[in-house]
Amino acid sequence: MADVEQLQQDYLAQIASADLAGLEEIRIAALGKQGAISGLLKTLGQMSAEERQEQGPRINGAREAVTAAITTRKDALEGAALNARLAAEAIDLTLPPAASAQGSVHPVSQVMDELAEIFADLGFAVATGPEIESGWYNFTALNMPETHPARAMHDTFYFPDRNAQGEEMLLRTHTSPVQIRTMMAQKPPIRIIAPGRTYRSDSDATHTPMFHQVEGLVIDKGITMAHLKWTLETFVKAFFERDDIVLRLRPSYFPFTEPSAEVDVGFTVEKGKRVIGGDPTGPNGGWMEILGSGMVNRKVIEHCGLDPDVWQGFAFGCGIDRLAMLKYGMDDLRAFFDGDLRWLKHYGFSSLDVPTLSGGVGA
Ligand code: 2NL
Repeated sequence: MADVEQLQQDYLAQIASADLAGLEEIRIAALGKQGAISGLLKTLGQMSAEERQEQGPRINGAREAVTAAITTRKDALEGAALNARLAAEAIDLTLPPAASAQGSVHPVSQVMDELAEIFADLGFAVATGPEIESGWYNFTALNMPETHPARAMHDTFYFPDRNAQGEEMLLRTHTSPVQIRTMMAQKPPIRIIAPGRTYRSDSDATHTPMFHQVEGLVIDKGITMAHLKWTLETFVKAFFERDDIVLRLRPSYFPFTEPSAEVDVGFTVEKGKRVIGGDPTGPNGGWMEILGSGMVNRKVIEHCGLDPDVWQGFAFGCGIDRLAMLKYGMDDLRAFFDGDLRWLKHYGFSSLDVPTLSGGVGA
């Protein structure tokens, strides 16, 4: 059995000059399932006891010698590779770290945060509710019965199936159902804003099928239109960060408010751009409609289970996307929802930018 020693010698010679890939090939050839030394180990089972006594240590010795040689050679090669890398790679610890990718806050989210902050300082809580609503919460409770023309005007997205109560289901066309739900669930006094996504089957340069709205609601005793006007004036001045802003209330009609008023805000043209504020009656001035509002219709208060002879209030509604465009000078509504990261990089906000009434409301 001189060939066991010969085999061992051959392998040790190969191992001494092999690279890492070669080592693996040698390991498989010698010690793998079909390997030469593994094959010799299998023959021990067919030998007589004396023969096994003699061959066993030789074959096992070869196995151990080859295994140890592979391990030693592998450690040496890996150590050398590491040393070569350490020598080649110079690390300059004085360099600044590579900047990590950072996201930014979408203008709509920023404006929602600003609204929440401003109205929080005025004592309003933020209320939210479902985007899938029944016709009752979206229309009927708001004094828009089945045949009401305003119901057709809302270009509503309806679902093909009705709910378990047999009611027609739809995507809310405004956030008013949130106020209805709040009035039905809480005892007055109520002071809330309801910001969120709303849907109308409408699509052109100034309308997207999904848009954002904020509505406000106050229900208390002895609330008048004066409270409404002061609240809106205070909000608009805080939001646009100017004191010289004037409001104009024009009589209007909404089924859910009586009386109703459309609210215009004074603007002036500065460097060819319309900015909120300044003298709307001057040569560069004018009025721009930004809000709808009114005293909550007593029928709506009754629908929510409250006594309109005890509780009164005001409400208003306004488009968040438009507020963002006016404040931050963006001119194409569709870009808001394209998901173009270059647009977001240009118009987005730092997540550390926390708006407050006292500290200003944004970058
Ligand atoms: C607009 C007009 C408005 C309301 C929304 C409201 C909600 C309840 C009761 C009464 Cl629960 N009113 N909301 C009131 C007046 C106007 O929105 O032009 N929005 C974009």
